[in-house]
Order: sequence, then structure tokens, then C-alpha cells
Amino acid sequence: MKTLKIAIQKSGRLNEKSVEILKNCGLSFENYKSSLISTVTNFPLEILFLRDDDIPEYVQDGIADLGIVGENVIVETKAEVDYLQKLGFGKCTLKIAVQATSNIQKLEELNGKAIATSYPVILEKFLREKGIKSDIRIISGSVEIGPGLGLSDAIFDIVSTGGTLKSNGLKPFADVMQSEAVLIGNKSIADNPEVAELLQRIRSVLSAKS
Ligand code: PRT
Ligand code: ZN
Repeated sequence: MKTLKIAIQKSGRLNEKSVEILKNCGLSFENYKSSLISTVTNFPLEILFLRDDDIPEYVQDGIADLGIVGENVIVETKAEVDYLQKLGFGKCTLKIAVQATSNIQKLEELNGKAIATSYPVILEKFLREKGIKSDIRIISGSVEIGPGLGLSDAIFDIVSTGGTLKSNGLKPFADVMQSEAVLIGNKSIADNPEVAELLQRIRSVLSAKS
């Protein structure tokens, strides 16, 4: 029997819930913060703890068979993987936001404007579909401070409560994508019986919750 590998986030917003869902599936494993790999003692599975950004590619390339990651990261990395199951946590919306004082109203008004983001792929696709040409400025973090400093006219970022936008003097302008954590699989593992077993357990955990 092949030992499967599942990649989950090492630390961050998805880590705790990812560990919880696997434990609720009856899997026994140590969750040492310092280790990068953990062996499940009662199922042929190893857990790899990774940066979320690396998970889609690891699964695409077969280094991991399965992964738990936000849909936004899958789309952004353009990884070719199977979406096996939405997991109901890590929910957020990717939004374009502008300064609270801005009187910009229509999407077309973003033409020629600078938008700061860490998610250029998702933003570029959205703008292309809408026929809008903006100047996308790729920033690796803290994009919210851009408009206040005059670095950009708008931002495109993940929003959950909206508190971060508000405290930086911004307001949501357009919703681009909804996201939540999903279980993904390598394209070649669809018929694997252990994957089917795990997927069934995850689905019963999810339906017991709802
Ligand atoms: O270290 P690693 O690279 O693994 O983690 P990371 O820092 O890249 O990601 P992390 O842990 O912050 O988020 C992991 C995933 O959680 C994201 O890819 C999303 O799918 C999902 N998620 C859900 C969020 C949020 N909600 C969220 N609120 N990711 C980020 N945020 C940020 C948001 O950008 C904002 O700056 O949290 C801030 C607060 O949001 P508000 O609206 O509640 O104020
Ligand atoms: Zn990340």
C-alpha cells in the first residue's frame, strides 16, 4: 500500500482548521510545530507542513498527493490540480478597494489607475474580462498602505471582516473572487482507494458539522 502525502499550511490562518479536520477524520499524528513532516500512525498517510504558496505546485508535481489550501492560492499559482472538496473554513473575498474619500463609482474609472496587489494573476484576469487596463503594481505585503502614501490609486487584496481596510482609510469597491479552503489532489490519484477512503471520512466530518 502506497503511503499518501498531504500538504497543509505549517502556520497561519489555515493551519489549525486543517489539523482539526484531519484529527476529526480519526487520524492519529503528532503536530509538532517544529517538524515539517508527520507520520499518521493509523492510516497510510504522511503530513507535510508547508508555506501555503507552495502547496498547489507540490500537489501538481506529485511531491504531495493531496493538499489543503485557499482557492485564491490555487488560482494565483495556476496549478493544475483536481478540486476534491470545499472545506468550509478560511472563507474570504478578494476585493478591489479604494480610499474611503474616493468618489470613483464605475469599474471603468479604474482605467489607467495604479492598483497595488500581491495577487496579480487573479486581478489581471478580472480586469481583462472587464476590458479594463490598469497598472498592476505587485507588492508582497501591506498593500493597504499604498493609497495613503500615494503609491497606488486602489488595492486588490483579501478581505474577511473588512477591519483592515477600514483602519487604513479604505472602502471596498468591487468583489472579484470568493475563496475558502479546499482539498486538492494530484491529477493522477483520482482512483486511489486510500484517497477515496479519506475523502469519504472528510465528507462525513463536514456533514456532521452542518
Ligand atoms: O506563511 P504562509 O505563506 O503559509 O501564509 P500567508 O501569510 O501567505 O497566509 P495566511 O495564513 O495569512 O492566509 C492563508 C489563507 O487564508 C489565504 O490564502 C486565504 O485563502 C485565507 N484567508 C481568509 C485570509 C483571510 N481570511 C484574511 N483576512 N488570508 C488573509 N487575510 C488577511 C487580509 O489580507 C487582511 O490583510 O488578513 C487581513 C485582515 O483581514 P480583515 O478583512 O478581517 O481585516
Ligand atoms: Zn503565503
